[in-house]
Amino acid sequence: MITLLDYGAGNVRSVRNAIRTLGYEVIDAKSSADILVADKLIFPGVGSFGSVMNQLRKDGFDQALKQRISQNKPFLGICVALQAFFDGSEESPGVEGLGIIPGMVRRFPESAGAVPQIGWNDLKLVSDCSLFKKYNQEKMYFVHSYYAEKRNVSDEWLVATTDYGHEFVSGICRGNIAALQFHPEKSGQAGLNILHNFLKSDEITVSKRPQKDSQKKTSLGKRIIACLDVRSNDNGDLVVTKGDQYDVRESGEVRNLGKPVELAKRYFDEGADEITFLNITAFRDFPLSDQPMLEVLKQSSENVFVPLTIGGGIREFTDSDGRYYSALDVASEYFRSGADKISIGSDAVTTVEMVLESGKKDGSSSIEQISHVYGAQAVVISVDPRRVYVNSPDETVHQVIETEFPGPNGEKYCWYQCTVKGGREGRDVDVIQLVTICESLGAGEILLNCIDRDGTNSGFDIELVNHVKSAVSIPVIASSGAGKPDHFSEVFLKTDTDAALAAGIFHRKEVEIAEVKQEIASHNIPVRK
Ligand code: 1PR
Repeated sequence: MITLLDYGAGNVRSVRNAIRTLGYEVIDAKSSADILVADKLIFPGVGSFGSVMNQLRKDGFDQALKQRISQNKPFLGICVALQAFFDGSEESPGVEGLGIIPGMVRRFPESAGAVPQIGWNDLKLVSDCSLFKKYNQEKMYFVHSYYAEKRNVSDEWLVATTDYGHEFVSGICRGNIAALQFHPEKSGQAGLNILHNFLKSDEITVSKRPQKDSQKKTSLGKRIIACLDVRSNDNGDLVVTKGDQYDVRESGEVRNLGKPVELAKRYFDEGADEITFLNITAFRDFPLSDQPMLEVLKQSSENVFVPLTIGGGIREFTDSDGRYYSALDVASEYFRSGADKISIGSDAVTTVEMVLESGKKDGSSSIEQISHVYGAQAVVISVDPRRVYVNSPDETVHQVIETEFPGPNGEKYCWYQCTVKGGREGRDVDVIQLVTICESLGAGEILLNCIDRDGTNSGFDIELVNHVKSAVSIPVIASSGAGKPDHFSEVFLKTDTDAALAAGIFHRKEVEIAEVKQEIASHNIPVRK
């Protein structure tokens, strides 16, 4: 029986599912007494440092945790739970941590790369710790903007480090008390093995050893993401579909490329680094009445142990009974159902239009609200841009690029117009306005689609990716147009994109994820195997 410290923020369902998959029962710690008497306690830290610490204090759980830790009773902390061991964090000035290890948790500088660090990085084990038994140098899934400094952590605690700009602390352990900066429950089978090592033995053992390759720098892998566009077909069945330039009908019928839960499992087994579900018609209906989509997420998170993103319909809504739901309410339901990240499309465009008009950011937008509670890393902005060609930059107020692919009348310039409602409606907002304002509001990642390339198999729009990547410091996922493995190496070699997403070629089994990864690795581009 494993006790989980779930204080109601974020996706704790994945940890629960991972523990159950490994054959153990889970109960919740509801009181300080539960924390003290539990045989084994897991604390999945989700959300910002401040919200985690404040929540712990509110219930008096901080004191119980400290007592448990001083009694050396088996404890595993995940992500922010590792950071909680320190005095405080730059993320939440003035909020005290547990103060078990001295020092402040710092923000990654921009020079480290895109912040947050999102994706698969390596571990440098500095001790022989039983948690890492059978660990075979696999990459683990990290998602964080703040890190614990190695210099603050004594040899007594340090078991693993990782590089991202700085060498930071990715694992600590003393006696039976351990904490990991990465998410074992999201790190595929390799992560489950680590979790299993904690669950199956009564104590954790650590012995120091000289580390041969501890000087070698670790690298964040480029992510390969499988995307499932989901909607109901004309018979009312929820299907994975795929459009050509967003048109998903063929001979009048919605294309049916499979069942969402089955396909997600297939992509997990085939080595996808993340899976994204987009509920592509959610702009029409209220998503919380769309129980099948929540069910897809719940079922997928039972057997898919890599990050899940869900998009479509994340916005405020008043139902027919006059009941109001904020975008945060909608997102919270998705997080509770197993989503690690939510993706906002149309509502992000509306928000940016309002900011451009009023010049104000008042904290009321869906992006601000969700980011404040769940952290920037949980908020993805899905952008659906389309090229608008012009003869000269003076013809528009929007930011243009000079393009190698001229328009139908030989126009040498274009800007990228943002659209809403699945490309049905173009708005007077360009992609740079959209991504920069969304970043400033607290978005943590950009999913950059491209209507012109979607479903064409002609490769990613390299010009678009460079245009956007140069404007933001958060990670960017290149999407739309992948037709063969070379297209992935091309986008990673010619741009600094952090991830590449594809749909059609994977659904139609034209290319396997393993082939894509082999191709990327053959160019010495870091990637999770
Ligand atoms: O606006 O917040 O409700 O979110 C709706 C979401 O649904 C948005 O993220 C939007 O991108 C998506 N969406 C809406 N309509 C469509 C459509 O296809 N008719 N799909 C749609 C977007 C783009 C990618 C696609 C890649 C790769 N699809 O998801 O998977 O382009 O495709 P490829 O590899 O086959 O070229 P809101």
